[in-house]
Amino acid sequence: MTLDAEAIDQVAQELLDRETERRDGGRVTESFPGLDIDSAYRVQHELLARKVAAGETVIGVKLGLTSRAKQIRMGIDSPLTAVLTDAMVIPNGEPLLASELIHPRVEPEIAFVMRERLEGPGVTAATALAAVASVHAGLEVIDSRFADFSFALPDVVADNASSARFVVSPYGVDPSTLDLWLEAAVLALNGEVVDSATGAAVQGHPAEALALAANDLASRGGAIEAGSIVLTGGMTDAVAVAPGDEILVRFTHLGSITLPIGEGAS
Ligand code: OOG
Ligand code: MG
Repeated sequence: MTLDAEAIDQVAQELLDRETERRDGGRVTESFPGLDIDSAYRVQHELLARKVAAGETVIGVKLGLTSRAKQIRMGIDSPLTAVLTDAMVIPNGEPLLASELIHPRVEPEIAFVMRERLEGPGVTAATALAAVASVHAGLEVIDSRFADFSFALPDVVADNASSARFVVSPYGVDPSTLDLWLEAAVLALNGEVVDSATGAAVQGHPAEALALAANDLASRGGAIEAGSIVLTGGMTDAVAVAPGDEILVRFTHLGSITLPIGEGAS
């Protein structure tokens, strides 16, 4: 089963409307049972095309559901790729404005900035890491357009993997100086540790996740461009946040990110 062009447009517009109007809704796999993985990526592509037409710039890619912690929580055991734009960036130290989102959650991620273009198929973790310029602390803010973050794989692919905002630390570290397997992140909410993990949680190694992204994008004619940012996926389960909260994620060698949660204009 698949969806025709008109249905693809309709689903993309519905998900964009939910984002703009800050409301969640039911699964599109229920209203459009023909939404398979292929058509879901076509919806994601259409949704991003509309964001770009509205003035946003694509600045990178992200992986979703690359750790067991995330896969178990979301009930989906298959990773996916999605697209990052400049409108999603929160500069390090600036607050998240919660009223701009529906039901935000945050998750620590290891981020790469690419020196070289990476194009599959056949990319390995070693060739992927050789194309990386620098490694950074990352914190992603996800905000599903589905009620209670309840979705099947085609839903979350269509929804650009719940992408909303992200922070990447400005200080990059040379990948050759790090053992990313052992690079740890500790996540604290209002001063209390809520979770921790190492890079090994992400596809066995964040470079495996990077290779997976390059190979997966290649199957749809895509590539990871030089200079782009890659978020390799939540290392731990995501944590819900509300105005007044403060999130701290601290890594072994990548530094830390503080994210105050503000209200913002509603
Ligand atoms: C889907 C997005 C997954 C990650 O890092 O695993 C993701 C979700 O959990 O809503 O960004
Ligand atoms: Mg994520």
